[in-house]
Amino acid sequence: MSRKVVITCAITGSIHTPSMSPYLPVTPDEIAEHAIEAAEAGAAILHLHARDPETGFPSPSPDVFGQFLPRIKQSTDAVVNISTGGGMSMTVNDRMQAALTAAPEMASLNMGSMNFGLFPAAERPRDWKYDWEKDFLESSKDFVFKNTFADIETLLTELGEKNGTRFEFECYDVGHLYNLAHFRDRGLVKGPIFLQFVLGVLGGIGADPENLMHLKSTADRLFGEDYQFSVLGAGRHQMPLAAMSASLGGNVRVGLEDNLYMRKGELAKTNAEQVRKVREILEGLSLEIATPDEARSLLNLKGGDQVAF
Ligand code: KMH
Ligand code: ZN
Repeated sequence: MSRKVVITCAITGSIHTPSMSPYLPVTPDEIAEHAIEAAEAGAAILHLHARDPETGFPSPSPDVFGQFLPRIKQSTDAVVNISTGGGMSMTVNDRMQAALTAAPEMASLNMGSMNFGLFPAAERPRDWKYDWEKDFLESSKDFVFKNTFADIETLLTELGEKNGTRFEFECYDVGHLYNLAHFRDRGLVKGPIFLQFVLGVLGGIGADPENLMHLKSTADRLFGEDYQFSVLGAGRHQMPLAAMSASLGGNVRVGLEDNLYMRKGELAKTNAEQVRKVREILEGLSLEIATPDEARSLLNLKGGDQVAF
């Protein structure tokens, strides 16, 4: 039997701004529609952020999440994964509120503090739709994405131990794997561990194939058989790194959070388009797509009926 690959689709994120693509989902209705269509196309896991419906500014508000989570749950069987990375304007406390309230099956957990440079995107000429966009991107030059050991410990206990939420451990560099191993050694993280290798963010490891090999061999040493990995390649690296991940035995993440395009010069109109594209790549490699329940069993998730929305 061929191996099953878990597709995660990250629907909107908090990196891209509305002027970059008219197709970026912003309102609760748009986020729900994109997410449902992505699940129908084969995404087993939906990684979700929220935005202010009026301005598209990244929002941590549990109320805004509450406007699309029930609709996604009613219409799909996909695993809901709520971001705790949030967006640049938010404190760590803000960032965890939606996941604390909704008690989802999964939440993201970013494994170290780092620079996170979005400012090159502010330099490209464009017609800005909202006042906040250019300043937001430029402010990333002096921004530290804060994920201290104390922050990580809080998320592991408040979301993990108390709510039974399991994690997409976002690792942007090799050191993040050692941070995770530290929490595993202290008993706060238990397998099967789901690693999301993030390559190509300005401030994290570059999107070179050699770097993915090194991340994987480091994870093999640290976690042995007790982990699964997935790969997120930022921007144009999305599909090449997805293909490489699948070839190495890993899983894949796509979606407009990570890349707005289908190919050079062609914007993706929906998240589902990217899911279908990665699916074709996977099927071309003779791999099968994991259903949400197969992802649940692979990652030992609590079940879609155990959430609070
Ligand atoms: N935006 C990605 C580079 C999170 O939401 O916790 C990483 C991410 C972070 O998805
Ligand atoms: Zn995210």
